[in-house]
Amino acid sequence: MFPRDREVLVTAALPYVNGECHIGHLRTYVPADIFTRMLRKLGYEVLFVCGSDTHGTPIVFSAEAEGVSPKEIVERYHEHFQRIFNALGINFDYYGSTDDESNHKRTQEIVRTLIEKGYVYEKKVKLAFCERCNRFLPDRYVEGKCPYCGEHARGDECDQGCGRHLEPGEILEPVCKICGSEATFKERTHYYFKLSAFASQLEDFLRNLDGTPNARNYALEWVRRELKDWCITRDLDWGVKFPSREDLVVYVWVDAPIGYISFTEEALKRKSDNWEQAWREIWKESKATIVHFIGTDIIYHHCIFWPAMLIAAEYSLPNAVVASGMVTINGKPLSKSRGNVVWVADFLKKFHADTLRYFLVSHSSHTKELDFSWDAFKTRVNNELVAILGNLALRVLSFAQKHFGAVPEGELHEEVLARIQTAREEAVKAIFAYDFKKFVDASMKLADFANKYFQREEPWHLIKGGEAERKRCGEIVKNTLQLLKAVCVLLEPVMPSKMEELWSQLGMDSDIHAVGIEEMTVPLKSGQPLGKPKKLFERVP
Ligand code: B3M
Ligand code: ZN
Repeated sequence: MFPRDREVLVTAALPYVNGECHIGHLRTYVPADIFTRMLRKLGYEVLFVCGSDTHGTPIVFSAEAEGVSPKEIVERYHEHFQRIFNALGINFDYYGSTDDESNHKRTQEIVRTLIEKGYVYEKKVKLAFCERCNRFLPDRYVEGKCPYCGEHARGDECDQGCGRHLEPGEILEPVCKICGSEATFKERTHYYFKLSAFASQLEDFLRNLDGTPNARNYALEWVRRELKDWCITRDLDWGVKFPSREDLVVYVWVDAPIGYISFTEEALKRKSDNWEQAWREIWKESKATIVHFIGTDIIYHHCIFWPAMLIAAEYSLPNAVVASGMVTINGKPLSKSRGNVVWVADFLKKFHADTLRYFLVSHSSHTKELDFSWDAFKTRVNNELVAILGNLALRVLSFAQKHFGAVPEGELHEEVLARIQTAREEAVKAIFAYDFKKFVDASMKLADFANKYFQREEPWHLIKGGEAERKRCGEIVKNTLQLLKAVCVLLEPVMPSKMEELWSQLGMDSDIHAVGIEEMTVPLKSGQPLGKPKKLFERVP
């Protein structure tokens, strides 16, 4: 049963900081933030970390294309991502960089351990080499044909075909990405990690792995088929140096996930003097539950490479891997080069961040593909946020304000409390199943019920009646306000800033971000003054 421990470490995949944030990125970060907020509401102690992925050919290639240094690119977009995350209310406890000193150190320590334990060996390989550019072509510097499925592929990944990770030297008919000429093969010595030695341990690990089934199932299939040893060095200057080899850096997929470990360290250093003990408990003694949020395209890296490295270096293993489906735009793959992309910064100039957070989790189940279109966005906002939630809030708050000026007297009804209880149970169950759509659906169903309840009881007739009817009217209003309060608590993880507004319209003076889930059924105080009712959401034209 998840989460096993009271202490939980949540990580979100590290964005490559070689360009601006688009909505495709957000499908990892928004659900991870919702998950963290909800676990905190349930009383867990959560540490939430992320950071910029600053190494590897994605960065070096972009830097070369712009004619600037990798450092310049990395600094520019590191800032950018931090700004966007803040604007979206994605609140990491720590947002680091894989180029930080602590990550260089941690990576070298782990790689040295792998070497000492005999899991790393030297091997001669024939690598793609461009005679014209006079250089080796690692990873994204080369394209060609996938040796497994024959589709067009990148040097390190069959990104348009079977999705396999490709080892250096595997790609067929290589072409240099810089000058376009046909590449040749040239021999070079590199370092390999004995991944194949971990097959049975990985299988055990995967069988017990929590998270979304897609991650576990894909990875199990790969492990059962065949594991090739993994080349962990590259011919690049930019990156974490391979121990005692100034001319080689480690493959970016070595130092990137190690960021999870070094960012935890940095996060804890800022929290307490006793950070070392806390860090050991998480990463060395398996005393906290570790949950990774990623996209489906990097399951191999998180469910095969990463745990094998952790087993070999004797670190704690993750307990759950949560993999989101890919984002498409107007039914087509998101593509920066083809212009089929929605930039988050542009989006935020026009619409509230919370509407995007809501759309991303309500529009499709977490593991399925999510198709963004302006029409779909408009429908979700207008038919759900405006018509159901916004309407409910404005209607009941204005009525209450006009006729009572405060929360009226009255008992909470069994029917209402039972509905709140059901919504709470459904939402908690959904969050533990990483089903973010079910989570928002349960919350919106409660809002929908509140609208119908208010409508059914017709308080606008009761208010015109005698004393008993007016009393009954107050009771209905109080119960509807209670439903609204419960919805507000449940939706805070999804729309933190809008729910903060609603919380103060309800006249609450506590911090909505800090209240526990039990607040849903804590009765509103009769006589509590209400805030000024104000439209929560604008219609999308
Ligand atoms: N930087 C981004 C990606 O491939 C990559 C993730 C690293 S997570 C350790 O989607
Ligand atoms: Zn392929």
